[in-house]
Amino acid sequence: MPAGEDGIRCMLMRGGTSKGAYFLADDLPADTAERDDLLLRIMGSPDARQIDGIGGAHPLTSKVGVIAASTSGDTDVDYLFLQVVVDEAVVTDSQNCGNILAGIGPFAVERGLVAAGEGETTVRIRMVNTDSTVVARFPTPGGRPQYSGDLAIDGVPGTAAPIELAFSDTAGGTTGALLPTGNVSDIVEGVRVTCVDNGMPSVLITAADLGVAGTEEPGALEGDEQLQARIRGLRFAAAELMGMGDVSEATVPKMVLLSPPAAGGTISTRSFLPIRVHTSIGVLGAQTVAAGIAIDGAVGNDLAVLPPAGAPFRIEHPTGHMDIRIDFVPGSTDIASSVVYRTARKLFDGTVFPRSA
Ligand code: NQM
Repeated sequence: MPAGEDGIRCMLMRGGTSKGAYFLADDLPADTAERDDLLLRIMGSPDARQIDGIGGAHPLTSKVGVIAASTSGDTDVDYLFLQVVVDEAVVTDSQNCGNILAGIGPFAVERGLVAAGEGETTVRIRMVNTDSTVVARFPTPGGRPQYSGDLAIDGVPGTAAPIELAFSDTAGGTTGALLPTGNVSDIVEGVRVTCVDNGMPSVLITAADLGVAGTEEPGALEGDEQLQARIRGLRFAAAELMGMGDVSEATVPKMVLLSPPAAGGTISTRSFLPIRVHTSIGVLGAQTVAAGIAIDGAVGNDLAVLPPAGAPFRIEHPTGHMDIRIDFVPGSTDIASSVVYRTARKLFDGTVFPRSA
């Protein structure tokens, strides 16, 4: 019998500005090919509308978190992120996701992997995709995750309980180096770019160099065929320089257009996922932009209004901004740690039935 015919235990959560299906690793097939086939049938891919599955027909709502008790003594749970491509039969672990990450701590408590603390709970999470660690802290009054609260994050209506995410060792998570090409900037297909990886391999480009303002609505950039073709060519060429090889089935590197801040922040961004344009910005994506623009001579360094020491970087995006507190190694632009606040919400808990094989 194909995997999943009797249904699979699944929790649907909003994590930050994304939405995804959260599973215990033990509830999924151990074989990767079997697991990926099952996830495609659960999410409804490949299909632009994902009409026969629970995916939301956008990269930001076609995400999966797979959680297990950690085997290492330093962390509590292992979190594997999987991007289920909407219109292709592709499931990829090539990137991390700091938004889905926001739901991992509460999910671990919900499923009994971690005991709730008194009033609040701290969960040490190993992000399997990049083998880095994050510590999540969130309210658990009465021993249960509390989702309601007062924190508003741009890109999500209303307010919810704050989830603090404290990152360390994010630099070079995927490529092995903060500056994977070894250079602060490179010329790729005639365009000056900075290739940087502080948890999300990204290619920073001055929007004006591609003939756009960089403050357009996502839909306008998605519909610009000339721009899309240019971005696609730049992505493949930059990925080679970054040592990432053929990225035709990967969702990284992300391509990020930068322009001067438009609302009093540090810098304005539009990030490509890599075709659809993010309606806000990824958590590790924003941390990677911040790490890049802090470097003298990098793309965006000249456009940015860098914050005074100790103040957060305010990364502007299509629906507002994301604040990131970065602690640099004293006297350098190497990142020691960073902190971001997100919210998450349990939407549904039950049994999901995949499309038949
Ligand atoms: O960069 C979207 C998201 C993300 C990733 C993407 C993310 C991150 O917003 O940490 O959160 O870049 O594919 O969910």
